[in-house]
Amino acid sequence: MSIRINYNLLQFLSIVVQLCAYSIVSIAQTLKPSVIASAGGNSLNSGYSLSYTFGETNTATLSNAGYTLTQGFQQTYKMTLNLKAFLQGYYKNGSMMENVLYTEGITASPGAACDTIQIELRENTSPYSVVSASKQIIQTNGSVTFNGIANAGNAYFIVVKHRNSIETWSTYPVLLTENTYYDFTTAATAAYGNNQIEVEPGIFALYSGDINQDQNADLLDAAILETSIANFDFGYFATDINGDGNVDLLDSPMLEVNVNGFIYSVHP
Ligand SMILES: [Ca+2]
Ligand SMILES: [Ca+2]
Repeated sequence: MSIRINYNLLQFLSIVVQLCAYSIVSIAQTLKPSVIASAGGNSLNSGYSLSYTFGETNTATLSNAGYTLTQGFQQTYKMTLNLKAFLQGYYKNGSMMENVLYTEGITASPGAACDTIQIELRENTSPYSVVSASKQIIQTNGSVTFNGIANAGNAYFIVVKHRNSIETWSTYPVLLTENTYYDFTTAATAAYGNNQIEVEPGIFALYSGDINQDQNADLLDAAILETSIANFDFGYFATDINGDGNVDLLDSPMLEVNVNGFIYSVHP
């Protein structure tokens, strides 16, 4: 009797061992990767770009205005956008603008810094959501570099905003590479709706005068300017339309012309 029991026990243990063997083989097959990546990694800096790749079959990109997160083989790029644009009120001549940050007392010595602008990249379809945005200093020669996050190979509208200028969009969505150049200054048609003014033969600028940033140059802005003139304001004021550091009657004529011209922001 006891011999029979031991025999059954041995049989049972044998079956268990066989099952384990099959199980191990099965696991080994399951672990075989369907995608092989030689490496993975990440980088994190002021632009907030994070990427990782380790033989993953899943790919995903999540992004909002400030952050982009990618997983798997779909990669994002920290692209560089070189822009050139002029601001009507600050334009002097010879393709140069006033160094407003100096005249308005922000910087201690004269330099090539004109003023701060905001650049946005927007989706090329409605509702044209902001993909990436950043404030940068535009130089007196109109150049400004935007280091943002976007998928190279995609086309985005480029939007320029400034504290007393009319918000201006690129004519079309611009196909971005890792290094892209876009020049608003060479033609009115570089802006959506041809919405720029010729400040010198063949040189174009964003319209000035939207002091309250409601996308129109109108009597509301004129009233703000009038008050600012009456207050003898000087320094960093959006009412300093010509950027010479003082708010006075010299700032009125340009705004008046744009108000009479019913200038407003044109964009999709
Ligand atoms: Ca306005
Ligand atoms: Ca002024």
